Amino acid sequence: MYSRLPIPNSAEKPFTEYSRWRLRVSDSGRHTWHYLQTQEECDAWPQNSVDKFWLGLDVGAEPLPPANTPLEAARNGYTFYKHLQSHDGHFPGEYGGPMFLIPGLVIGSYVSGMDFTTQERFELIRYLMNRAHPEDGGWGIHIEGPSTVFGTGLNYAAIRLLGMEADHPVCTKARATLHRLGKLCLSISPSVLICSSGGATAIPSWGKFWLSLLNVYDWEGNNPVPPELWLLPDAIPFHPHRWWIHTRTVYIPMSYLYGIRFAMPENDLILQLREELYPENYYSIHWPSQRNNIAAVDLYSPHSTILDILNGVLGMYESCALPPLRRAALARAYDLIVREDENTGYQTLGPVSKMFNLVARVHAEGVESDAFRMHKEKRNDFMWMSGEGMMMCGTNGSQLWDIGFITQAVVETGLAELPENTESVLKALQWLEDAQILDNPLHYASSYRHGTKGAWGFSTKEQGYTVSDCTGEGLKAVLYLQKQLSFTPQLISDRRIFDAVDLLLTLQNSNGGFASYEPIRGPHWLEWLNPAEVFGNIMIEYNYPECTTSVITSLSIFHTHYPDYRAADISRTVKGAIKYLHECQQPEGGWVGSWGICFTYAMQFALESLSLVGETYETSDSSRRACEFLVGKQRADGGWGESYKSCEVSQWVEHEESQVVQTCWAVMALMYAKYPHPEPIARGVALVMARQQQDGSWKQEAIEGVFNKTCAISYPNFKFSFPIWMLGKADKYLRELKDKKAN
Ligand code: LAN
Repeated sequence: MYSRLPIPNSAEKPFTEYSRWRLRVSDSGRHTWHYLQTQEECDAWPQNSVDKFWLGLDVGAEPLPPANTPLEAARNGYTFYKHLQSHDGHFPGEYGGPMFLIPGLVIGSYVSGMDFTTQERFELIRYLMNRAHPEDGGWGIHIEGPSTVFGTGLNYAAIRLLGMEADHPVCTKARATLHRLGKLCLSISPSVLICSSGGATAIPSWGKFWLSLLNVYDWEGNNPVPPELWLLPDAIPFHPHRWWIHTRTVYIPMSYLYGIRFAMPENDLILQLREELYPENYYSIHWPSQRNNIAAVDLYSPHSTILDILNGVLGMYESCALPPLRRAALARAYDLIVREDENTGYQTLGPVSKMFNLVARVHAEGVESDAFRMHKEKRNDFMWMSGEGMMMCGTNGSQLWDIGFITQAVVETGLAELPENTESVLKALQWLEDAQILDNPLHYASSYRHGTKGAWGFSTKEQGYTVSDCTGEGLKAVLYLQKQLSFTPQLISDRRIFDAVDLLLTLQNSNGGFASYEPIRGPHWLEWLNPAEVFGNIMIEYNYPECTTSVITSLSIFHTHYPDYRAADISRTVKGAIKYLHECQQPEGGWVGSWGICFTYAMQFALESLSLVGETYETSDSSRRACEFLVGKQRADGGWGESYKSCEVSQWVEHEESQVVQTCWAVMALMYAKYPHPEPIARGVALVMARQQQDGSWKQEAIEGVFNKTCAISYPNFKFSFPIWMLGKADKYLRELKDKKAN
């Protein structure tokens, strides 16, 4: 369907003209990349510093006077970072990292008959080439992970669909790795060795699913994904509306597509892929035995026995499913798909549901439908151009998350008061005003949604999901900007601020903690039914120290400005949350991060929370243990550095290098705890200042974020917001410590 493309052997140089790419920022922070076709278009729409930076081109920033103090370094940092602020006030950015998203984008589009521009195809291929591991040519679950069958099988299919020939050296190398990785030999007795032949047969369940849609993996090789669960009464403890929102939103279209056994019609390329993905003859594979065949390199959460039994029972049900029941279940699932599309302006909750929903909608309504048109339009929001080619992002951006941190940073450090930053700060407030969600979802109870009135989401208002900590950080940012600066207008009324507070107060769990999007709805044992072998803790919501902190710090700051509004509720909420935070501290003193890597991230939040109730190094055993744990991890160069592997094992795993962002988190944590000794803080500051470039920027280092225990995700804007924040705060902190000592 897509033509073959002539692809050079090296992806170092761009495959398209980089001077022609532009980022369009429109409608409350939507961002989409466009390739201009003519010189006239380019003249009429010049490339700006935001475009240039993210394309890896020189932004032309002047060298700045060297910083003599941490505050001067922070100021230089913001002078640079303003080059990355877009005209509407927010700081657009890449949100790549996971390596299973381009395959969804490409396979989902291919089977739906949705094309790409040639430039997009070239640059998607180039990105995959740049991200293939140099040693074995395979891909992992995320950009820093080792090659897996999941990553290699799916990206191999994607690069072929995009137009690379099978005998291109990149394909040859990746194929060899795929065939080797999938091979598993089990010694069931000293004399009997059973070997699976390798290749994509051993791909994890989500991979099996995508390949089945593409018709290169038999549906018989998949464990059942029955849509009938949606017909069960809501009160049942394992009803899917009780699952973690991402799992259920992906499961809805999956159950529809499984129910109809969607499979792309065969064509030449499909027939070729059937030969390439497997070392053995595709037509001789015994598919039912592949359902639980998962390569060892991919396996993070092995199936529980209960899940295997359940899959066996559901498998039997599949052979005798009642057609009227199946039809009713499919209609129910489809209705939920449509509601999700309409609730989110066709962004959907995330990139995986986005592409599954598209396939389902096109199957039911065709390529001439409005649904197809809208999905195509909004597919652009997930595609991001970078210096290495084009990628698919983890969400339609991290707009609110990034602006939330940097605005608090500039207010707290005093940089916001400098006349040179007035315009930037006012634009940021304007953006935050525009991003607040003012109503509940269009389809509210009928699509099992939590309230959204008063919320800020992670990306844009249109995507429209409440996230506990995004609402918390959004609220804090607004309070800082509106209440702590003399020159800002009160754009967000008290009523709207109360709406955010009311919403936050609906999100607390019974043990005092806060989860990500909703209060926990399902029992913990649901985790035994986790079918996605590559992720951990995905079946229900969990409490997170990070989310908990954002909520209670925002409520506490709110309380200082509005002491009469729901004061008793706020005080009770904060107390409950602190109790939860104590309970989840590890005996060694650390907290495990779930959304950033890893201990340094969570500890910065947890210690901020404890300080709210006066628990600091001097006054609290918990805070002191935490500080000692952190100081014990400081490295000889003054920095901190932990690997994404910390999140997999919930134990500190050192990175080879100290990391600027993690050093900032660690120093922030110590400052929140009022750590009384200046040396570790000053050494951390020195490292971050030494790594600053002459133009005020910092270079990209290791990946910063994570989700579902195993998948790392990039937060490239963190290398600006956290150094600026930490340096500005440390300047004041170190001076205060010095004064104290002098007295
Ligand atoms: C995110 C990104 C932001 C993140 C924080 C706000 C940082 C966190 O504190 C709460 C959870 C949240 C909103 C979050 C949840 C899971 C997401 C949406 C992601 C990590 C970005 C991508 C990820 C999503 C699940 C990726 C799609 C993959 C699936 C397994 C469905």
